[in-house]
Amino acid sequence: MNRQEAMECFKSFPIYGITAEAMSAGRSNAEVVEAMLKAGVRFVQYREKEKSGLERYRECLQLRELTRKYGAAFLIDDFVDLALAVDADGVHIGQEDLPPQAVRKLLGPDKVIGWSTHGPEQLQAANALAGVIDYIGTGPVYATQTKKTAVPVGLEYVRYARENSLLPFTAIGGIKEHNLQLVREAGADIVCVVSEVTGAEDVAAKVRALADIMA
Ligand code: TZP
Ligand code: MG
Repeated sequence: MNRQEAMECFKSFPIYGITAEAMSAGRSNAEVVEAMLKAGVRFVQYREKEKSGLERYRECLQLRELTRKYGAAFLIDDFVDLALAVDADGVHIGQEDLPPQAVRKLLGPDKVIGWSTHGPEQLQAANALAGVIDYIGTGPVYATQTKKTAVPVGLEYVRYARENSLLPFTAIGGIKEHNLQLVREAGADIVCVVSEVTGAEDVAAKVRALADIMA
C-alpha cells in the first residue's frame, strides 16, 4: 500500500496496535498481532528495543506477511533500515532519533512517518513539518511501566493536540479500558494501547471492548 492508503488505515480504526512481547503473557508477537488484526486493528507498529537486529528482522518479515494478509499498515519503531529491509509502510520515531527530514530522505516520499511529541512546543514543531511527517503521537498521557522513564503529560496535552494539531494524532501511555473514555472525551480519536492489549487474556475481545468505548 502507498503512504495515503497507510494513513487511511491509521484513521479507519480507533485502536493503534503496538507489539510488546515482554508483556504478552508468554505469547509471540505474531500470535498477539494476529488477534489484534482479527478484531479490526489496521495499523500495527513493531516496537522491540531489546532484541537483536537479526531477531527483529526475522520477526518483522513474518509480521509484514501477516499485516499484508489483513490489509493493515505495518510500521517500525526507531529502525529506518529495518523498515526498508522488510518493506514496511513507514516508521515511528521519537524526539531523540534521526530528525524527521533525515528520515524522509532515507525513506523517500511514499512511506509514513510518525513522530512522538510530549508538549505544545514539540507539537508546534510537528505542525511546521506537516508534509514531512504524517501523524504525531501525544503522550505519555498517564505513567506507564511500558516506558518507565517518560514523564506523563496528562489529558491536558491531548486537549491541546485536539485544538492545535494540523496532523492526525494518537494518544499513548497508560491508556486502559477504565480510563479510555476520559482520553476520548479529551479529544483523541485514535489511541495506542499497548500492555492493556498485549497482556489481555483474550486480545481480540479486549480490542473490541476498547473500540466499543471509542465508537
Ligand atoms: N510512548 C509513550 S508511552 C509508551 C510509548 C511507546 C508506552 C505505552 O504503553 P502502555 O502499556 O499502553 O502504557
Ligand atoms: Mg522510538
